[in-house]
Amino acid sequence: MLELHQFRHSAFCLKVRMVLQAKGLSFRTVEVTPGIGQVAVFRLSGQRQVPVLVDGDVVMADSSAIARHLERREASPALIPSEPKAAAQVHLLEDWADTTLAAAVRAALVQAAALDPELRVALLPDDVPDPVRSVMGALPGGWVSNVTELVNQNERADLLASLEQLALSVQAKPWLVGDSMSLADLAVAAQLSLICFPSSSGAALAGKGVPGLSDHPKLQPLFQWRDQLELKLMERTLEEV
Ligand SMILES: N[C@@H](CCC(=O)N[C@@H](CS)C(=O)NCC(=O)O)C(=O)O
Repeated sequence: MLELHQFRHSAFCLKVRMVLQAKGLSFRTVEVTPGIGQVAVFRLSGQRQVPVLVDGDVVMADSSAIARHLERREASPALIPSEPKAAAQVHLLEDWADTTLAAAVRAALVQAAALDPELRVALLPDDVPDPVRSVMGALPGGWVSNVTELVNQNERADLLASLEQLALSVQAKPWLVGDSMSLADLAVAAQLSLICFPSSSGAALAGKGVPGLSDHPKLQPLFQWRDQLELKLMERTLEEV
């Protein structure tokens, strides 16, 4: 059985779960505790980040490398088009989602969590004891310095502009590249989970997100597209059972 070592709320881990679901592969997840649990991740994979996939003798880190491994292992449905131009577009969009988009949504979420004690607590791993949870919730908000906020203002405007473009794109056509689901859709959708949590994030987070983005009227079609994508993936998982 495939084994995914993960942080539950990591967008990169969600991306790998989406690839596994799209391909109808069954897997089990191993929840890693940030910090202490990463010692075991290092022993297993030679580096400390998640996601890490264990597929028999193969141990692999990095969501993009894992996605390509799974594409070779299970060719159908193809998530990387065979046509070179479409394949290049998927590759570039995936890379943009994993770098520029990932950095911008992480910054937006950190800022939102700094101002919202409930969100801070909801993001903690499930096995954090209650006393620690209450301390995290009680930390004073607004510790983000003015400088960070200024940088974030520009970054936020760029992020919003990109998300608005994506919203228009998915309204015109359901897939970002070509006529079927690709790794580009999954990589983008996974990062969106940090600014508007999907139902798969669990009850504590569902419906929450980064104020100003998760409730932005122009972005609603994009979050609806993401929710539809999750539903489609869930249907594929159920078909396999
Ligand atoms: N490029 C990597 C990024 C993975 C990554 O950033 N993982 C984060 C969790 S979202 C992590 O393990 N952070 C803990 C650390 O760096 O110690 C991928 O695509 O998988």
